[in-house]
Amino acid sequence: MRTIYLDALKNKKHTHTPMWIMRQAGRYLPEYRYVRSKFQNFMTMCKNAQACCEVALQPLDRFDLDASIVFSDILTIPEAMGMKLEFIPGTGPVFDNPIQSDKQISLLDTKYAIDKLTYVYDAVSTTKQAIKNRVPLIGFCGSPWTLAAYMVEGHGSKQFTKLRQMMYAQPKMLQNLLDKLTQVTCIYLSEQIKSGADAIMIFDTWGGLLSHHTYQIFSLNYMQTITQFIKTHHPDTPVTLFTKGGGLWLDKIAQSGCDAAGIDWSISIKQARGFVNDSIALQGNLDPAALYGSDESIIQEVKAILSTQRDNHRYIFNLGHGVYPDINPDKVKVMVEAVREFGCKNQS
Ligand code: 1CP
Repeated sequence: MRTIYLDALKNKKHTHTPMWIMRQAGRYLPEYRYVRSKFQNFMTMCKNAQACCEVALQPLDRFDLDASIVFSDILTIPEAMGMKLEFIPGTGPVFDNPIQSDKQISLLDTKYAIDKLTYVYDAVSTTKQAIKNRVPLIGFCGSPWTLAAYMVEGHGSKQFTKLRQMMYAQPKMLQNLLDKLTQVTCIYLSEQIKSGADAIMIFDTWGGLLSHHTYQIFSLNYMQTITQFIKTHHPDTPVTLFTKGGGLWLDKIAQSGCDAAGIDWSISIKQARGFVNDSIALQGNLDPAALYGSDESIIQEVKAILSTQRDNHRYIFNLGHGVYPDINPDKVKVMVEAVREFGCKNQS
């Protein structure tokens, strides 16, 4: 297996700058849209292990990447806990009865949810087998805070007002929900690892909505519990935490016990390094909108990032957030080739 991605996470010297792309399987690829068109809705596709495997491998066949990510979604957990979920094209995920009361939280199932997620573990093992040890496979979940965001609001939002109202007006209620999500997430990730995931990434997409101290209380503490659980039960499996908008909190993130932090494009990797030194690996952080630019500008942007990180073996190239659905795959190729050309090539 080409292990440079795991080497960076595990603080081992490696020969090339490792890279993968958040949301590397998805709507920007015509071959993904073809597979997706055979399914009436997104969740039906997620419940088909063969389809998940096929679309997870598509970006590896197109680009020279160093990791694969399981094809699934973060909202599998709330659905398995009993919430009715629909993905509406153009709108995104929608939950039927958003969480507004203790009663609703008490009805969320934690006991059988794990078994209802067997389709995810099947997707992991099917994909793991099909990759044939070319590259490692990343398992993932959403942070409890980010899952709660969709469950309380009922859908995606810029402000997540209901969620933040709950945080200040009924903090115990929200913490009760976060506790339940944490409990299920620990076992869910453990099952993904047992099924073949080589590394774990926790997506805290909405952590950046929090203040510096509520971030610790309502998001980081729960991610830390999950990280510690993984470290206890699967000590060889590295964990990456990605809080979008969390650049200024990297010192706290590094103290959670994680092996790496994802960073968005709001701070430079050099600045980020100042917060964590080499205590953890850093992953990021090209602005995904840079891929709308000319080939020359993409190359310049990649070079600018690599100029400070090329020789750091705890650096993993990635975008600062997922690739946008309307990006031309040829532009992704330009980026990938630039990383190969201007990244580290000769450490041993
Ligand atoms: O019909 C379709 O094709 C639906 C589009 C789609 C896809 C391709 C959704 C709906 N989810 C996914 C796959 C997915 N989601 C992956 C695997 C693909 C890969 O990485 O290669 C992953 C890792 C996710 C994770 C995810 N889902 C996050 C965290 C990462 C991030 O980008 O911030 C979030 C917030 C979601 C929720 C979600 N699922 C889908 C959409 C459109 C959204 C975002 C909704 C919103 O903007 O609020």
